Amino acid sequence: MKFGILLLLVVASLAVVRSSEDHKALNEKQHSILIKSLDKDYRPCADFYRYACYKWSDQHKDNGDNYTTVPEMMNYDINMEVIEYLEKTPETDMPGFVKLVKDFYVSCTESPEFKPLDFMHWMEKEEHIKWALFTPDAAEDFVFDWTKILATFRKYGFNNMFITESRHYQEGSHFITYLKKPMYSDGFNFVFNYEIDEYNETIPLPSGTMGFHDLWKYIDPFEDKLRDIKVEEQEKPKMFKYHELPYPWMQSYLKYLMEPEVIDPNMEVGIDNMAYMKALDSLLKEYDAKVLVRYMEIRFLQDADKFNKRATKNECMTTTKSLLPMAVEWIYEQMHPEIVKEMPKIEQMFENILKNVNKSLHMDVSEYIPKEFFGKLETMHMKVGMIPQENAKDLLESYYADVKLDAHEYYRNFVKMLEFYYKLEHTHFDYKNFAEDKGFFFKTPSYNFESSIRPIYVPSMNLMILPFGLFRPPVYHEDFEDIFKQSSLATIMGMGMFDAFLSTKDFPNEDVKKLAGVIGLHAAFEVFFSSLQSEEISRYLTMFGFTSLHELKQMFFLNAIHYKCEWYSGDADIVNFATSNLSDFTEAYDCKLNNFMRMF
Ligand SMILES: *[C@@H]1O[C@H](CO)[C@@H](O)[C@H](O)[C@H]1NC(C)=O
Ligand SMILES: *[C@@H]1O[C@H](CO)[C@@H](O)[C@H](O)[C@H]1NC(C)=O
Ligand SMILES: *[C@@H]1O[C@H](CO)[C@@H](O)[C@H](O)[C@H]1NC(C)=O
Ligand SMILES: CC(=O)N[C@H]1CO[C@H](CO)[C@@H](O)[C@@H]1O
Repeated sequence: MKFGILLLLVVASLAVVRSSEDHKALNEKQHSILIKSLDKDYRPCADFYRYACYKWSDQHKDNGDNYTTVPEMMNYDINMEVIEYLEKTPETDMPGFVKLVKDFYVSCTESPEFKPLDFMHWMEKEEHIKWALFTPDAAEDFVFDWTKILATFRKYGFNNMFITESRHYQEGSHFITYLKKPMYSDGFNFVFNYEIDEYNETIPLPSGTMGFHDLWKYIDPFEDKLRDIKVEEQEKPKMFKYHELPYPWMQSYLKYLMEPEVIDPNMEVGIDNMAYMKALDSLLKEYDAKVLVRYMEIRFLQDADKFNKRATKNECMTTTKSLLPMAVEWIYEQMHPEIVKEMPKIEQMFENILKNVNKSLHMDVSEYIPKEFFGKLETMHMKVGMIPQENAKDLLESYYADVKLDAHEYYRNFVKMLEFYYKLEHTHFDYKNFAEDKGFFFKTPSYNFESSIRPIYVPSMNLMILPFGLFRPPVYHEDFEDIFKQSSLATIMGMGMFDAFLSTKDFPNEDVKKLAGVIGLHAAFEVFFSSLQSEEISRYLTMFGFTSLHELKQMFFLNAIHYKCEWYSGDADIVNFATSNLSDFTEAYDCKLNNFMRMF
């Protein structure tokens, strides 16, 4: 009996020794990652970014094809973990939505390359699409009607051709439909001559149809005119009842889109820009419907490039994650229960940073900072993980309940997922039945191949979401010392808050990014060092073998920007701007301070 207790005590104290050794090793490793990334050919005062990051890529040469930035590396590591989970977990233990993840992923790794012609045939067979490109001009059983084609493609997420449609629910199931001028946020997606050559070579057209090169003669000038429609912004949308819509094509488009539902003639429709619609109407009238619909099909094929099968396991998992984000998030959380325990600490960190950023912005007396910034900060909130905290499994089961995928049909799966999101957007979703966290179900995550792990800002909710994947090294670890946790995560939060201010009227994004850099970094630094006790300082100095507080501060900055390290120095300007205009930094590195923002 006594011996038993003694043994237990010995085992228990061994465990303490063990874990404090692990703890030490983990933190030393983080420090050594920073040191190994340093390139002393650069001076920290002159070019801190290259000084801190230039050797990072040397450490990751072997993985050059898989990632080129720290956030991509984290994404890659997560993907590998999720793949292993899918391979090792028996299917009988998987909730339905995890099986969807597996089916989608497996179908991606097995599918053949994307070929437009095969895809067109597949769409004919499975989705009953009839292509105008394949239809002779003289065909009698085919309507060359661009509104019909647009409605067909809209169901697969295609929504930036001529007009952008969206639906917004008010109270209950009441909704308003909006027709808007497309944003072309990634630039106007021109059809290029070489693409026409490729289609001409790979897609044989029956006789009696219009050839690709004949079409090109129209497309080229048409796209210039379309892109060049220049109109004033309109204050607010002009509201119509469906039956009063000013152009017949608007009615026709919505009719096809909502089939088989019959439209209420009093359905409300908002038009964001009447001048644009007028210009569009007269441009489209100049063109033959046969040309327009074929042109739209070419644009759709171009867009369908995103269906393209990805070459590696990593890319397949990234695609899977882009289309089933919440399901993959759930899997990751299962593998990392330790993150949930850290939540109170992370929430506290967010509160502190928010207060500090707010304080800095309020120090501006020259009224340089736009008023809307302050309002947004007052109501901004943060959430760890993309899924609800309570009852997530059941909620996800019901969210994905209607999706059916097939482990051997990648293109089908892709199309089905896009349809799923379209339907979600166009159906009233009764959030009331769902738990507190209802807001975190994105109704329509727009499909976006995102190969980096980073904060997501959701404007409609003024919410910053930090995906679970962000809480892993080199950004975070439960056993990291606070100096690592704070420098890295708090800086990401502080800078991330400024995403809320991008596209503010009369305030250039360039300036938002500069502010984000300076103020975000300052907030993280001040929050940490202002409450750091002298015993803590001595403990850190001993732990890392430093002789001065200066060195500790230097490590803080190195770790704060480590997340931005990459092969191509993309963020060098923002980082260098921030450090060289920040007195906390210039003191830590004994540099001469630039005098922008003397207030810090
Ligand atoms: C990239 O990842 C794959 C596994 O997905 C691995 O086999 C390969 O060695 C990695 N490195 C490079 C350079 O692609
Ligand atoms: C287009 O393809 C046809 C065969 O389908 C070929 O005869 C013709 O030369 C091609 N035109 C161009 C300009 O490549
Ligand atoms: C921001 O600062 C103002 C002025 O000091 C203060 O009234 C407000 O409560 C602060 N808001 C937040 C979210 O900290
Ligand atoms: C106003 C000002 O002094 N801004 C400086 C901030 O830092 C950059 C260097 O990265 C300088 O070029 C700016 O002049």
